[in-house]
Amino acid sequence: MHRERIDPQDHTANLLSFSRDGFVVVPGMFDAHEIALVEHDFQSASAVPSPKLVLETNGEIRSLFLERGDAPNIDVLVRQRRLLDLAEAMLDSHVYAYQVKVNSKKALSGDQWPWHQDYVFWREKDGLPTPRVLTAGVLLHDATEFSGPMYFVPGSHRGGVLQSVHSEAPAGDYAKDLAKDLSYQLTGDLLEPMVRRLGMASATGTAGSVVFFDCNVAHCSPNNLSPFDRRILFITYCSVDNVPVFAPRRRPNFLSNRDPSPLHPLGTDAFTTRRRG
Ligand code: 6CS
Ligand code: FE
Repeated sequence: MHRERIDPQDHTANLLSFSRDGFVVVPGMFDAHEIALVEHDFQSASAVPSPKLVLETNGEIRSLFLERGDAPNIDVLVRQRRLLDLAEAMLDSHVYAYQVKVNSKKALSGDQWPWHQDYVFWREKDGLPTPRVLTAGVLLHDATEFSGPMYFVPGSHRGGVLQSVHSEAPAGDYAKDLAKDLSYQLTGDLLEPMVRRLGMASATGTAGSVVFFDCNVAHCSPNNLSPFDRRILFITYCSVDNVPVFAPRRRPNFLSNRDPSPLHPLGTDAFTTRRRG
């Protein structure tokens, strides 16, 4: 069976950018057929009311969280060797899927994500012990400067968790971890000097490109005022050495996967043997 092997050495420049900036966009990792299969899974899975479906205030879909088995083609994509090779090189270990979601910004109305870091949510709410965790965002549509791309502060990941936080929500309450009025937002008095020093960058790219970002890099994304949808499939890969051991307030499995088994790589052929849906 054909197994393309992506040698991380071919990605030296990408690994260096990720280490330096805390993010990197790798163009053209997936083709239109593969993206269409993922989009089909999204349409099917989001048609079912569920606590995994987070809505905007206008009723449009903001996020759809997925557990293994919810979306067969996405399960295959999560295990693609071309992603695992990079995630394992970046985290220097085998990895498991900590969280899988599709964030959607509907044309003309998709809402923003304020400035934040991701790791603080997983540490404070799930007890994830170390920041050996990253996210790969697979662009399901072109992310242009007009359609609500991700913005980053390059290099901000080197400061660790940037502001002292107090865990505010009672156990089981995670709505503000996923909404526009987000918990643990980075404040202006922290961002102003940091952006003056490090600048800002946007992660634009065509559908099928992948933006990898560190769990501590400061990021946000603006509204989508373009007439085109903007969806991104976010896969949070976590080192198998990094597992919550005890957290009184750990959230449901779709937010904090209880199964830290290492992901075994699949090749491109795994898609072709999968029928839609
Ligand atoms: O709380 C969480 O797990 C989610 N919240 C944000 C703002 N980003 C990381 C993650 O998807
Ligand atoms: Fe985030």
